[in-house]
Amino acid sequence: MKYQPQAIEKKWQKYWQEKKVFATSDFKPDKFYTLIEFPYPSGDGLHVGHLRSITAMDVIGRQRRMQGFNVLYPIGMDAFGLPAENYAVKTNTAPQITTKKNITNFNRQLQMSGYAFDWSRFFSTTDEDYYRWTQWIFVQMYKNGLAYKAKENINWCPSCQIGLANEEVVGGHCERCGGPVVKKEKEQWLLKITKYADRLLEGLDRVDFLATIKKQQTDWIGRSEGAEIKFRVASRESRVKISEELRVFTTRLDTLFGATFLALAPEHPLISKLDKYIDNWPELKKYIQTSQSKTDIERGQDKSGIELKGLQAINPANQQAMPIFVADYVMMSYGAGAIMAVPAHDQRDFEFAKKYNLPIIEVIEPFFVQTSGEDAVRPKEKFSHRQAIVAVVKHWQEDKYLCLQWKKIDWRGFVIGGIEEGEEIIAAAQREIAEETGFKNARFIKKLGGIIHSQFYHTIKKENRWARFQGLYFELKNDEQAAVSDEEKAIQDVKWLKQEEVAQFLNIDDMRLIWERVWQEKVYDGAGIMVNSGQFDGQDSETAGEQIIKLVGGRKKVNYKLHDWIFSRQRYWGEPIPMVCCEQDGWQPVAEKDLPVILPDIKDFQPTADGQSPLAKLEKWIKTKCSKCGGPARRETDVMPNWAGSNWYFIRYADPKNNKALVDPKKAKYWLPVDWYNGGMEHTNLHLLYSRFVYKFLYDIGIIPQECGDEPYTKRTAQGMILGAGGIKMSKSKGNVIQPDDIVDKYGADTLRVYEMFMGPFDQVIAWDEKSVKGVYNFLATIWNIMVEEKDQLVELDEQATKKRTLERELHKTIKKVTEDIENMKFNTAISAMMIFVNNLRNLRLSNNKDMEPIYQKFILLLSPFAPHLSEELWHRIHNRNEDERKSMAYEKWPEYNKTLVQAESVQIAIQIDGKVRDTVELLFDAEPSDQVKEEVLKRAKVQKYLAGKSVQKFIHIKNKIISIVTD
Ligand code: ANZ
Repeated sequence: MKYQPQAIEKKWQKYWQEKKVFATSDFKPDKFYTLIEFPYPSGDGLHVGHLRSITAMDVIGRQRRMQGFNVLYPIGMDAFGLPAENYAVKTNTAPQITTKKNITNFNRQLQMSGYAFDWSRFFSTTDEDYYRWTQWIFVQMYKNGLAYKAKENINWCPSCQIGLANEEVVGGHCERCGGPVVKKEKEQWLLKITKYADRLLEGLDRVDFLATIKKQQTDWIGRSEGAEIKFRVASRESRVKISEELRVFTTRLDTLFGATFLALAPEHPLISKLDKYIDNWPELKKYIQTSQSKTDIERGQDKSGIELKGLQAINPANQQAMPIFVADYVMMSYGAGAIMAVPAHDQRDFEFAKKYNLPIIEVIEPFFVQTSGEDAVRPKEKFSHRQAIVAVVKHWQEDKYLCLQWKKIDWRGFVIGGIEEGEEIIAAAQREIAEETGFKNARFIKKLGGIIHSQFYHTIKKENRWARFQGLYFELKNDEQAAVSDEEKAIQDVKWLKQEEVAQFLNIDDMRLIWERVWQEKVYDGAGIMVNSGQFDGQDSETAGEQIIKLVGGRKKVNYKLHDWIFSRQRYWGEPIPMVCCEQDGWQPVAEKDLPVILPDIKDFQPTADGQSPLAKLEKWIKTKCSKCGGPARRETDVMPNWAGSNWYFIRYADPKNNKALVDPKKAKYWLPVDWYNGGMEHTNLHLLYSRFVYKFLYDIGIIPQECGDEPYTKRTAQGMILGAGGIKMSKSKGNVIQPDDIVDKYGADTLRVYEMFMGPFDQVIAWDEKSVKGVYNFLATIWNIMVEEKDQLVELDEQATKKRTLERELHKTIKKVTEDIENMKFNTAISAMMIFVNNLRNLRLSNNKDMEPIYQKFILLLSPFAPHLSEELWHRIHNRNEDERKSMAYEKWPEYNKTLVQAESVQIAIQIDGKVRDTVELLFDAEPSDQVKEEVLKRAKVQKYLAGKSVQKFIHIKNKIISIVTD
């Protein structure tokens, strides 16, 4: 019988389903909760890309189950959201209908792929029993002061007619339709996620997330510590008195003396407040209007701005007046909506100052300290101070640069040297160029920024140095060169390097900075030594910054990039926000006993022209009673965003049928937190942040028991995306989407699963390749052939014992590899190890099935998480069970490897002759004493030498340990 996956697979799927093999019961010891992002049931069905994560967690879950854990692998559908609604608008089919149809199709596809889901816990976020609790969470947030309504300048997508969260705007465009996003003021419900910002950051220290994911979370929260200071605003005419102050947020108060103008966001309220003092009001108004029609990304691209003519600001540090600009690279939503601009140390301010010809004052000089190597600063020793130059010298003809490599220490840089008493700086550099390289005619081109401080230990002069370097750029006029002294030659090698080689060559930070300055005018934004800053000159900038805060009465402040979460959508297909507005009592939450507020069926899915939800047309539904006073009230017609259902679904899986509570605390305590969550990198900002926030809130109000801790996921990993053939992103429009259905029809689900895991390193983007799919099919068919078809074709082979040993060693090596690789998500190498083993099986087959079966069994156990159908079938056959005795192997024990067997293929063992070790020999691990071994050993030259003239009395071979020869 040939390998026929379709027949086997259907049979086992039916069996798993009927016997509820993967239904997980609560409270058994050693729980393990594996989770994937539950799918959005689109009309297109699942494609093979979706299955990468699902298969990986299925493999991990199946392995953990066999290792004795009580594994929960739940599945559900995240079914509210725009695509179904947009489809409804287009075709006038209710989202309820399309969603139901899509869910049926998704479930069929998941079933046919053989996943070990606990289907008994299935739900969709659109189920009334589920969204009742989604609404309940909102009510609790409201009661705890975390939900509020406010007028917000929101991101508005005119084409979807929907307000978007910042997160849903990608490069100024709508994440969904790709159209441009504009600003629009709207009343919105918001959730105060910002209150949890610090806890969302701090919690990252306690979880095992990929480093890239932690970074994304951290960047998104965007905590920055700085200070707020006030600048007095004054009229340019001394007789006009203005008593306004302008607050700015800065992370670099140490640069205050370098502020040469202030810049306000176009939306800043002070502008219209001071309109009568502004001389160029009409022009200014026009600028503001233009910038408001720009997207956030477009804003600031050209560093445009306009001065508030007639006004000026006074620097609180030195009382100097400076101009005030409106510039649209300043955002109203961040910090104070206004900045002090320091062009010498902030790149955006620098570009702006260049464009509008504003002063640039350097106030911090870069400072480098050598901390390792022979030239590391020696603590406690005094510094000698030097003025010095670094000269970058270009070749007279080619695009090459003079570089020096020191011989005694690992220092690679440019021409460098001290300026002597009374020497002019350019002359000093030309002298150093000549001394160190012999080149005579270096023409000065430009200075490379300001002074750079560098502390190091001078290994020749044997003292700590504090050099103040000036970088200078020269070009050689010609190749005229004098001889270089032997003394100089002993210090360094001179090299001409191409432009692209130089950066690689340099190994010192100050040299790298100088090299950068040859190519671009880049500001220095690090810490350093204060200059042009009055009484603070010469201090290190970090300490000075602290003192300047005190001097100018600044207030330390922490700012976050994270904003409160806009939680209203003016659409239909979402959870109604359970709030009513009463004439007497204002906004009130719907009474908990009246939840859920059921989403009414409607016929007209079009949003209203003024951007309200289609629900706003249902006057009868809207009219209700106030939950507080019973008087007339109107329902909120906005619905929740698509994140609402997915931010707590994993909690509900612990207790999906509970109609008295969101979750039974005992079950929550048992199952939570999730042990291992895998998903796409596209959800590592928002969904992850939102769900962590909601979980922390539920923890705070006691829904999540203390014992669970306040982080929902212990471990979070991510897979790479699967592309279509040739590396092109799969999309319907390109016609390159691969449906799992086609693969399963043609090759079976096991091939699909194994290929998904084999196609490449799990965390990397990879293209689908039909040829390798066939290869995987052949691999599975070979296993079938060996264990089923050719079962009785075993031939009598010689060297049974050796072969058996080798085969066993190979098996145990494979067990080790597969066990560890699954744990590290190196599924592809686990599979290649199994492929190698199957080759060995072919070549080293033994003469009777009794000997082979234990080996087969262990191998099938290893294979089963990847190819569960084939494995169940082979297991069943090996155990000679008839159909009625069928029993899933999913709970069989995961094989353990024998450490000694795996350790070495061969061992070195000592050869003793008459009690003294005279030689060593390498033997196959576990090689039994035999005539062959004896013969080999006695033939060895060294052994022969010591045996010369003697005769062997005893030859003792202790396996893997020693050979002892006794002579007469
Ligand atoms: C002066 C300064 C000097 C700044 C310097 C930086 C470097 P992070 O770290 O991202 O928090 N800033 C403040 N509010 C802003 C706004 N509403 N729109 C645009 N830019 C704003 O950035 C903080 C820095 O971003 C602040 O520190 C401010 O520029 C700018 F050498 O102040 B800084």
